[in-house]
Amino acid sequence: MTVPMQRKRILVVGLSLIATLATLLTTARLSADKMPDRANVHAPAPNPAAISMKLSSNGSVDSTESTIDSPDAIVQNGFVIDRHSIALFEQIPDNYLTAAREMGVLFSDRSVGQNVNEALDCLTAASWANAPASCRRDYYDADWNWKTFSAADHANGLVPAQILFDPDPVKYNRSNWTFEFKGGSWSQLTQDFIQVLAPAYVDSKDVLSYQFSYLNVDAGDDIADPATGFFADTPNKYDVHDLEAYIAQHPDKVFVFWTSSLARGIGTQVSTDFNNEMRQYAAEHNKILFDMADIIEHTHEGAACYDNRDGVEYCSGGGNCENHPDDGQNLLALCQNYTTEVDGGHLGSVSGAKIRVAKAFWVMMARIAGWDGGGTVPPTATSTATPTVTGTRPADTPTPTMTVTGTPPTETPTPTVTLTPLPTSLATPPRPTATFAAEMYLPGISN
Ligand SMILES: [Ca+2]
Ligand SMILES: [Ca+2]
Ligand SMILES: [Ca+2]
Repeated sequence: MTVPMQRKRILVVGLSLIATLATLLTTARLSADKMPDRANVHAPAPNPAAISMKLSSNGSVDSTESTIDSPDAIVQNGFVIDRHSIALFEQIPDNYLTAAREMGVLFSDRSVGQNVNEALDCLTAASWANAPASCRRDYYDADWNWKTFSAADHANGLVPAQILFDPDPVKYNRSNWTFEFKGGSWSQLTQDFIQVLAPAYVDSKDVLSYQFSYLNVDAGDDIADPATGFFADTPNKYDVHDLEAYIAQHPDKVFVFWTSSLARGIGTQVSTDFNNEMRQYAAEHNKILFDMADIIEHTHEGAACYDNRDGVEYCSGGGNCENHPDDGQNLLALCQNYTTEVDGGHLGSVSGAKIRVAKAFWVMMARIAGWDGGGTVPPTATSTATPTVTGTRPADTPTPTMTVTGTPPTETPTPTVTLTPLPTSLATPPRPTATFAAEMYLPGISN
């Protein structure tokens, strides 16, 4: 939103406020004993994003506590999107879907971000069965066999809940939301965001963000180091303080913070520490936090998942296996339920995590557009997960008639990225070509 747009929006908020109050008075006179339903509450606002009504737990307007929040207030107070937010996806009122898809978004990450980008497209299909196969895959037994679920499975209610969605090419049109692939160290990514990526989009987008990938939170990385990491204020690194200086120059834009992506092998103490530090920073500084780690380190049923160094063998459908010895530590990691990779962290070939993340992304955007979340505040995630058996199996949906269709597809093609020494590569437009050195010493783990 440009500054003029901001002024215009404030005017619209004022007009909307008057219109809404008038409607509420009318509603109260005409049906004092009848609870207005949620859709009616939002109907009068000429700018759907401009008004947010506080709803009581039964969905009615609480006349004693009704307040009107501008989207600015919701954004400035910050909020957390995590695994508890996913269920809100189906509850987003249409007017906030409209407002969300009209906002311009830039988000950036390595290839896991590309998985999320594809999942946002899953939601734009004409129907669930018409969505690409990469949106409809999941495990179907305790031996980690997986398949593409079919229209017949859908009709018969056999599709696992985590890959169920009700797509709509209009409602979930995300053509204003742009993904940019970027790779590098955490300091390089931060420098690039401040100097290249955000400046390229800041005039055309409303919401801007970048995410650190699991390659930034591997064992030995200093990202979580209190003295030299992302949250330290150091002259020789591009850290959160440099990022905040950029953000402060653009008060009319929304900047979202993210926890990291995770892999089966990452799960490290560094990833655990960094994500907890990010959660603490976001809470203390009223940030909007997209806690993707929380979403992907818990099963659909809510069980915590840990690293694959657990003495439990996993073999993918393609025959790749890992059987790392138990290292005696349970470190939160990407659930095996969400990837067919043995050590890596791509949200494929099975679709559960990326669908969950895409739904949460929409909830975040509706909140940024001013939605109060339906009057219910999801509990904040905690990182102290209840210990459970590692290698948690997905909920089986066993049916004797299920058959695996086709041959296992290959993993999502992984673009490679250039990181030639700074500042040369950062001065060039995005779309690098060579391979990031970190991948060289992560056997079995590719980006
Ligand atoms: Ca610095
Ligand atoms: Ca294992
Ligand atoms: Ca372990």
